[in-house]
Parts: sequence; structure tokens; C-alpha cells
Amino acid sequence: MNSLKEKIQAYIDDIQATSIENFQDKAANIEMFRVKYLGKKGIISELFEQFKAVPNEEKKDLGKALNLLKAAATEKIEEFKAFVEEHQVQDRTDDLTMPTDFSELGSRHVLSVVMNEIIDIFSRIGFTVADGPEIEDDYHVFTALNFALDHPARDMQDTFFVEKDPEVNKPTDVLLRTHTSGVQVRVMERQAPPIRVIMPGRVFRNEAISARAHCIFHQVEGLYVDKKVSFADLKQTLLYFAKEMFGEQTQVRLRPSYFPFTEPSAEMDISCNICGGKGCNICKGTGWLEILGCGMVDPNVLKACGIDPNEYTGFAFGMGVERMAMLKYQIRDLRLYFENDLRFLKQFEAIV
Ligand code: 2U9
Repeated sequence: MNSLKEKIQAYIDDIQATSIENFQDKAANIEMFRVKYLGKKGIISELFEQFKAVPNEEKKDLGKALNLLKAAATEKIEEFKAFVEEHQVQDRTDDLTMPTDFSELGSRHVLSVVMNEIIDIFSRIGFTVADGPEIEDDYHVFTALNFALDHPARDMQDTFFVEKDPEVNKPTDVLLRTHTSGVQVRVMERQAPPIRVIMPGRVFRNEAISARAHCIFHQVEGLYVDKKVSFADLKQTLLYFAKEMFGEQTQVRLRPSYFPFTEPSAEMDISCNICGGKGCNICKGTGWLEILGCGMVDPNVLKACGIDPNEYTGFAFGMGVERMAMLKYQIRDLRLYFENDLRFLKQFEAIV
């Protein structure tokens, strides 16, 4: 049988061996420890009761041991509390009453914002959004769109081919789309006019990356096919778009151009939104900024998609979203869009 003194020493040893690091819920365990040793009905209180019955000659020695035990328990609790205070931030999950970490809110990427804005503008005049595959076939990207067999866009220098024929080391017809037009081809194949759709999406071109070119970028293309759709409809629709996008004061001009899929074709400029048309370094002194390409859908394209060009006409347009965002927010380098540098991204937090 242990003497009372041995019992006290065993408690002291026990206290000194107790480590807070083994406590799961630190606050609750510290309180349990306090109640166990220093509580009204705790070990130390109980020992003081027993102490009363101890013969007088042992009292001095035992009293000293009991005081040491009490001091050990009190000191341990102080140690626990100091530990908790020091580790408060790291261990805050232990205390469910603590406020949680404030996670920073993210924001939309400027390209998504501009793309959504373009979609909104065309939605307001009855265009719906169509979507299609990024991995396409030669027919939907080139052949149905009236690209000649020897057109340079079909070349490996310009287009990413997904597979090569190992026999002849030549590309097969699986490729990454260089424009979203394949989606319109699919829409026309399955839907009779009137057709009024826009195609926002990612496109791929085999280009060296620089401030002015990237191998991945975003486009919004549009297509309107119906009876009696005219070049005047095209011009008025795109004037409306330019004013909505760049402000009511915006003027437009069309310059003749060439695309395999439209005839006639044009490029549209807007009056420079920086200098108001007077000439500055953004518009290179011309007062005009090119924003998109457009034209009347070539009858060959309508025919390839199963639409009678004698009955229907249509207009189409295409624009680069990166360029649109550059002009709207004066972004000088295309690479900024894809680097995800927070100092760049944070500048667009306020726009939604
Ligand atoms: C179909 C028929 C015609 C879409 C068009 C353009 C003109 C154009 C460029 C703008 C900048 C591509 O991103 S960019 O490099 N696009 O200039 N796109 S007309 O014409 C179509 C599309 C589909 C069936």
C-alpha cells in the first residue's frame, strides 16, 4: 500500500508528464485538468481532507508535499494557458466560437466580363447563344466555309492538327478550331431559317506568342440568315453593337475586305474612343480602331449547309474578345490575359 506521501509524489509526476500537445480540444481539456486537481471535489481538496487525520509528527512533511502538488497543478495550468495564447492563430479550429478566416472574394476575369457584355448586347436584339466542339474536323472549319483546298489556313504552320497520319506524316482532318464558324455550320445543318445566333468561344492558332498574338484566344461570331437579309441590316446591327459597347458617341466605318466565307466582306472600324477621332497613339493618328470583320454569307456556304441561297441571304461577323477588351480597357499586351498575375486581375474587380 502506497503511503500518502508516495501518492502525492505520483500525482506530481503525473502532472509534470502531462503535455497539452496531446489534448484534442485544448480549452475543454484544460478545464477538466483544473477540475480534476483543483476543483472543490478534486484530488487536492480530497488529499487535504485526508491530511486532517494524519499524525502531527508527519504533518510538516506531508503539508510541504501537498503544497508542492498544488503549486505543480497551478503552474501546469498557467503553462497550458500560455501555450494556448501563443498558438491561438494556428489552433483557432479547436475553438468553435472563434470567427472563421476571411477568405478573399475572387472576381471575374476581364475576358469573361467582356465576352458576357458582347453576349448581352446581342441577346437584347434577339440573338441566341450556340456552342460547339473545340476539337473539330476539316469539313466544318474549312470545307463548308468555302476555303480553297490550298488555302494557307489549312497549313500546319497556321493550324494545330490533333493527329498525324503516321504512314505519310501528314495531318489527318482532326484539328483545333481556328474560328468558331463550325458551330454556325452545324446550326444551319439542323435548323431552318430564320437563324439568329452568336458563338462565343475559345479558338486556337499556331502562332508564336507575343504582345500582339497568342496561340489561344477568344472570339464571338454572329450569324443572321433569313429571307431578305441585307447589307443594310448588317451595318445597322453592328452600329448598334458599337454604340452599346463603346458609348453612344461612337461612329463606325466599313472598309472592303476579303474572307472565304463572306461576299462582299468588310472590316469595321470605330471612331477612337480615346481621342474621340482626333488622332492619338492608340489609333496611330488615324482616329479609327479596327474592331471586327463581317460580310454577307457566301452563297456557297449557305448551299453547303443545306440552305437555298436563292431563297435566303445572311450576314455574319466575327470579333476577337482579347482585342475588344484591349480597346475598352487600354490593355497593351495580350500575354497579360493568360499570366493570372493578381496585380493585373485585381484592376478589374469592380466591373461585373
Ligand atoms: C458562317 C459564315 C460566315 C464569320 C466572320 C469574320 C468575318 C472575321 C475575324 C475577326 C477577328 C476573326 O478573331 S478574328 O481574328 N473574323 O473577320 N468572321 S465574318 O463569318 C461566318 C461564320 C460562319 C457559317
